[in-house]
Amino acid sequence: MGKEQGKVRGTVIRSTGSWYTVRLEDGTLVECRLRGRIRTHGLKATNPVTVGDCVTVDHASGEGSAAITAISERRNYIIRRSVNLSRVSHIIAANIDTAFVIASITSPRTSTGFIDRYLVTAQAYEIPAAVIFNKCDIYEPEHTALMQELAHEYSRIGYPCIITSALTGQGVEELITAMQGKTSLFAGHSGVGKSALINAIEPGLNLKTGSISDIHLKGKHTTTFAQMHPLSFGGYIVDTPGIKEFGLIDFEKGELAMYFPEMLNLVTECQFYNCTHDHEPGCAVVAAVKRGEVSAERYRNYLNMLSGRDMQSSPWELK
Ligand SMILES: Nc1nc2c(ncn2[C@@H]2O[C@H](COP(=O)(O)OP(=O)(O)OP(=O)(O)O)[C@@H](O)[C@H]2O)c(=O)[nH]1
Ligand SMILES: [Mg+2]
Ligand SMILES: [Zn+2]
Repeated sequence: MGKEQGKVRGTVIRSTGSWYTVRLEDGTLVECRLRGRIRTHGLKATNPVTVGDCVTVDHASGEGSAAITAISERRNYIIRRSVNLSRVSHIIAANIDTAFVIASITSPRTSTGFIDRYLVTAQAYEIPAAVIFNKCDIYEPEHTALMQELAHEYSRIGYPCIITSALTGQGVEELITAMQGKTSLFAGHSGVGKSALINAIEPGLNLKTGSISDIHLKGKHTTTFAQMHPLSFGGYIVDTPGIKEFGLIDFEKGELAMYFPEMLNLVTECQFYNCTHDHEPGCAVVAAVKRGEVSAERYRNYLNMLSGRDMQSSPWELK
């Protein structure tokens, strides 16, 4: 009753498939359906509209029913490939400002291979990425030492690192500062504490953590709805279901090093213009690894990605 006629703009924060929750600029939530044919900008997807989409909502149809009539072009998006439908994808979220990879040194251990694949993927689509080492309250001294080494290395090459504990609150203020006014995405293995950390940031959200979430996700691996939560200090957080592996985008072998910021400036110094930095003589990247300027671990992960050795069954992709 009495709703203003006309069109307003908002952000999609939840999607159930046929209904979409849109948060209007004044903060009110509107349940919408889709109307007409929505332009999807050439992307084949099982869902034409995703969380994070900026949309136009038409209130004019009356009786409280509202419709999404247009989607603004996306700055970026993450998709999950539908395993059985080769070219069709499910878009998890769009318009992300920072893609955080939530890692833990233990319980569960996140490999640097996983972190590096995530960072490469974000790099390929020009989404700023950052690393969070969570659960620091349970680290033994050797875990802490390893974490400090990794945090030093990732910071050195330009990825902000934040050390947190969802349990004690350590690092949470720093994380809030990094997230203020932005749309952040949290991704990482199941159990690293994505939801617990979001609860620490925004206690009112009360997200399910631990085993309940695990069971829920295992039983529903085909419906991977991410949900976006407005943050009281400004911005949004997208919580995603736990992922086993991050798939790499398709890339030419000669291109992969471009997604390693510390290698990017070296590649022009290689003897061969099409050097893959693997076996070729006169390779500037190999020389930098030998000098200790490029981390041997990052280089090993680069080689694994190059050879496809780590390409496990991953349906995930960042774009
Ligand atoms: N000690 C400690 N426990 C934590 C921390 N963060 C999370 N946990 C615990 O780790 C378990 C998993 O946390 P969740 O937040 O559910 O993990 P998640 O990453 O959201 O997992 P999925 O939703 O399955 O992807 C829960 O029992 C949490 O209480 C932390 O910083 N320290
Ligand atoms: Mg969770
Ligand atoms: Zn080279």
